[in-house]
Amino acid sequence: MSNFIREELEKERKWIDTQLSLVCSQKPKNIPSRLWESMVYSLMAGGKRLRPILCIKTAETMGADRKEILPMALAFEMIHTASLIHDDLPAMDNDSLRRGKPTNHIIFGETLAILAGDALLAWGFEYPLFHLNRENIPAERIIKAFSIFSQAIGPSGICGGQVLDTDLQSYQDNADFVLRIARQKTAILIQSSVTVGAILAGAPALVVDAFEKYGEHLGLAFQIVDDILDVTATAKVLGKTPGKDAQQEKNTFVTVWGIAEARRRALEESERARDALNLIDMPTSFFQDLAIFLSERSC
Ligand code: GRG
Repeated sequence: MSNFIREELEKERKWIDTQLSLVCSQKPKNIPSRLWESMVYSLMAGGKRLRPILCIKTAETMGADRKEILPMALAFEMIHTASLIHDDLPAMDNDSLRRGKPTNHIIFGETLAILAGDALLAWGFEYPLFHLNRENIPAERIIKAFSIFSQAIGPSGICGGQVLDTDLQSYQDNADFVLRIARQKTAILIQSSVTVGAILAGAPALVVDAFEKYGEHLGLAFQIVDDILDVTATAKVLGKTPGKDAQQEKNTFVTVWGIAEARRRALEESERARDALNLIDMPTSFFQDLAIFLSERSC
């Protein structure tokens, strides 16, 4: 199983990379060259492309054509990349390494990095709204999808999650708080990538609900493993600086549970993700295997 899913993810990652490089090969008019360079630098710096892959795969499972969903899938990567650029800024995580390369502000300076993040955030709305084919995807699906998408990004989504993770006055010293941060900072965008894929493809409510549950548990498993890797993996493997959580004295799943219990909980979340899909009558082996793979990942 592990080899099959690894190869499948690699194939999909390459496909997304190709599509993104096509988009990035032509600067839209009126974007200042330096801003474009800075946006493209981070967008094309690599990464697992997990969120666009999830969006495409969910929609395809529901019978949609991947090309139709692609603008929305790429929007997830634009937003995710924007959040990473901002997360790395001196005012936030103050990191100099991301996706194995110097962070955006190290190359372009803080002002351009802030603006590249802002620009990618807005582009994540502009690009799919312009490119989604409205003849084939009914407007009500697009509106519903954008409602979920924007909630995942805004104050009750990753922006709120980042506040909980960084603002000392919001801090609470308990395990539930660590779970709340993970849900809002990480799981919600992963969750919305599957939900949005299902909605755009016209999935019935029961299926959307199942994918919504799947996405939440998958996202939690992903963040638990992210916390474990922060203490166990090297910069070379991670492509970012390890040990940042301890350095910043953050409460993480590892500090509240310890590594062994965190590993067990990651597997438990992966199992809950898979259970959610057992409720629907669809071919879901990709998603089942992915949940196992991500809860055991080493990078
Ligand atoms: C929307 C611009 C904007 C900001 C929102 C800064 C911020 C507020 C949120 C950041 C939240 C954050 C950094 C969450 C961590 C999520 C996470 C686990 C990132 C790593 O994801 P991977 O491993 O990264 O998928 P790659 O590089 O593989 O894509």
